[in-house]
Amino acid sequence: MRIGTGRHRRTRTLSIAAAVALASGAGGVCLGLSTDGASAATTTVTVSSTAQLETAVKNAAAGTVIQVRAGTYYPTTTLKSTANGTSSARITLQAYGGEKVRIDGSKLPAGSWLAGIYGDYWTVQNLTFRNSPAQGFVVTSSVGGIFRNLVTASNGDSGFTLRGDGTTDNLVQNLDSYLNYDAAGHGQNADGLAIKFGSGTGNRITGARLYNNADDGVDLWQYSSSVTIDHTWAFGNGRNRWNDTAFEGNGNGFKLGGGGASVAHVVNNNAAWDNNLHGFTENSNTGAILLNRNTAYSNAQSGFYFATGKARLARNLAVGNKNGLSKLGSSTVSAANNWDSGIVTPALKSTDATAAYGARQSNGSLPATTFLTVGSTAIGSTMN
Ligand SMILES: [Ca+2]
Ligand SMILES: [Ca+2]
Repeated sequence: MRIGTGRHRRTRTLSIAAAVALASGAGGVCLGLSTDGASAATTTVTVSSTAQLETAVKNAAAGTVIQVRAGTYYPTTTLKSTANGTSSARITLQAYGGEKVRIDGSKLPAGSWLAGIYGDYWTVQNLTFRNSPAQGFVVTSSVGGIFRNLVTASNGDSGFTLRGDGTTDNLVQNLDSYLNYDAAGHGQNADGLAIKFGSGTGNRITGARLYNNADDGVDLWQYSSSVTIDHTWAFGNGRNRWNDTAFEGNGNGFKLGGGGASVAHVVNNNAAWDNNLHGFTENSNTGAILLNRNTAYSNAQSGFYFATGKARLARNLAVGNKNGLSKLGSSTVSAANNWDSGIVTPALKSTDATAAYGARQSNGSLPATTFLTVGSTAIGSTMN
């Protein structure tokens, strides 16, 4: 059995009996020993103060499990780590049990991110990151990350960010990201989810709600590898909710490119409504973006705006968008969408979004709702 290195080197000398005794003792630290005899040991650290949290993140190594007790934590420096886990000895940062944990950036210096992960094989789950003076949660050039059931809200720039080259095989599941707003930029930058300025394949976003942000719901600006986004809702973005007299937020639901990247993102079974610009747009990405079974409803511009690239749209539904259902260029492929000839627009079962804003299900998945559903397997988002 291999035992962790670094500050946990002393554990090499512990017998299993001693480790079990430690695990049941005081001090908030226990050693969990794997039972298969082959993979690395884990070291569990339970924290209940900001200082303990800062130290635990700083010292995290492969196999570390940081459990955060209920409460609100106010870091005074960015929670940052460059440590790598491995596929069999991940680094985990999570709420203890089902406890409610808020990590609040309101005591950070101006311009600081609240959290910055630069390593591989992290699992971060069941935590809220809010009130950062800048970005809420930033993942840079990481491999194999799992970011699940997180909330990034009311930060001073984008809520959740994936960035950098070598960003590979990360899963962002059930993210709620809302009311992020960059005051210094008058709202021109703060997106709910930013996957920008980088590359790397295998990244998937699923089950997210990205709403009421100053700029866009999703923004894939200058990300040059294919990203998969499904079962995600973007709504209410780009409105001036901050009484900013020089407001510059844009407010696309799904902004699927820009800055010269030409890449075939995969965007299936999502919904965008009440955004200040388009529901879904290539934003100058000329790649063959694939969009199937998405719904755009009541956005202030087009439901689907793909004027210059080679996007392939099928079985999408656009209803009530103020500047038309779609605007498609000559290189776009469009079939079986409700704007295509011969396709009947089905009736929406509900246009009341209340349930969509409500509490998630106990496992973190999207709330059950009939909002924007059409009861059809042929067209539109299934809204789940
Ligand atoms: Ca913008
Ligand atoms: Ca943006």
